[in-house]
Amino acid sequence: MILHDKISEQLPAWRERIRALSKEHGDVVVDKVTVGQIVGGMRDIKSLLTDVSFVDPAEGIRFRGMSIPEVLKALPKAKGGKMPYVGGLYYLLMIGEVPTVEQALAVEAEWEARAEIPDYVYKMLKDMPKDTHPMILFNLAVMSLERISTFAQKYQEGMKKDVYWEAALEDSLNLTAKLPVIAAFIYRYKYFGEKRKPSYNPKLDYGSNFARMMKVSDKKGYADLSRLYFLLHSDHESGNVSAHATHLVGSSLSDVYFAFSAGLSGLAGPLHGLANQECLGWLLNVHNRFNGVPSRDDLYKFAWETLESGKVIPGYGHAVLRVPDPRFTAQMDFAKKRFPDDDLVRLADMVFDVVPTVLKEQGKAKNPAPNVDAISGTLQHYYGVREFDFYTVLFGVGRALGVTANYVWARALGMPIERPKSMTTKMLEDIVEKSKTA
Ligand code: CMX
Repeated sequence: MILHDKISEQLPAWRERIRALSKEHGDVVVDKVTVGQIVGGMRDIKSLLTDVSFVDPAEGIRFRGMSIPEVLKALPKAKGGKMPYVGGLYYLLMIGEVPTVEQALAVEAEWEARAEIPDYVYKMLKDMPKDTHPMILFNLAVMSLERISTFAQKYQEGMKKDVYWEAALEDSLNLTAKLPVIAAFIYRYKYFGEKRKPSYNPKLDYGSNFARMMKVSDKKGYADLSRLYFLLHSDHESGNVSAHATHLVGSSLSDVYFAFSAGLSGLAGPLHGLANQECLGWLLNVHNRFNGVPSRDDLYKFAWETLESGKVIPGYGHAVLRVPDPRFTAQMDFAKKRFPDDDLVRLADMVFDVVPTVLKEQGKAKNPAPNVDAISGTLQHYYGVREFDFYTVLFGVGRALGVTANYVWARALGMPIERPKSMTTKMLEDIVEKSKTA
């Protein structure tokens, strides 16, 4: 299998690099930690290791060293579309090289062979109360698949540490293959009462299959939007909540189903994956209030009203980034090329013009620029996916690609269980006192 063979080839050199860092240079100091960082959510402490992606505050995400425009240009494009095969992205995240069309299609073929969902999963989802949140349904489906984990089974049988990654890869391929099918089923079942299982068409790629199973739109382009959406949401280095939660749980040698389930639980929070629906809600509020796209002046006043009522303007600001998020730019380009006259796209563009000024005038946000969520809901809305609470599930399908690539490499490189040290408030106060007399 293509990913297995490529990782096998690369593994000895990577293991040697990690061994040298740990055994020969383990005492080299990388960062200092301040009291503010300990009280403030460990912000910016350099303490995680990943080669899958890196967020440069002045530039945005790089997947395996490549910026989003570079990735979009370099990866092989899906048949009949303008966006890359999701299988090609997964290859890039896992292997660190741009795949050929054949290599991208080999990953797509792996997914096609693994997309079947056992009947009991559908039954369980249908048995849940009707008002269950789609993220709970999604997460339950992931957990319920744990019984097919190769890692869990082989671990019980005494699997050796140096082949953990093989079982992790097997699980990761099975999981990522099934997620779009589960997501589409939840969408059709929850909002349209459809009980039929979605079927994965072997002639189509991951993105087209998802669009077909979702049955959302007769407008052209939802398959391409899905490919782009999954690509942009796949990874954002390792410190964000969903990536870190997956990594942390995986470090205890929980299999990928348990680990990703933890990541999904984190993604469900309003400061993380839920922000995209809040952002679209804010845009729709503006649209309703002014019966369409307002004037710049009206928008300016509305933005100030939001701030003065003590709320944040969703879709703006970022913990790490200090420039407009290139994930925002890529989606805005997509919308402007395909449906520039859509009211919400015009509005989102005007917000991009006005809100950074307002945030700068307010002077609080360290980054007044848009993040990924400022536009992603608008694109889904255009294609008819208007059930806001489903948006985080879409994010989850994409995020699985990045976090499972990290999970496989963490097992391959023998990453140990995570165990940072905690302190008491008194201890911190004592350190502060001591620093005054030093
Ligand atoms: N609107 C109003 N105020 C904002 C703001 C915004 N969009 N962004 C930041 N601020 C405020 C913060 O609330 C904070 O105020 P207080 O000092 O009163 O607490 C101050 O500016 C400083 O915050 P910061 O250091 O610039 O930002 P943080 O790292 O603390 O928070 C984030 C980052 C994303 C949570 C914040 O910018 C925010 O709440 N944005 C709106 C929600 C949003 O778009 N979330 C999606 C994040 C996308 C992602 O995770 O990828």
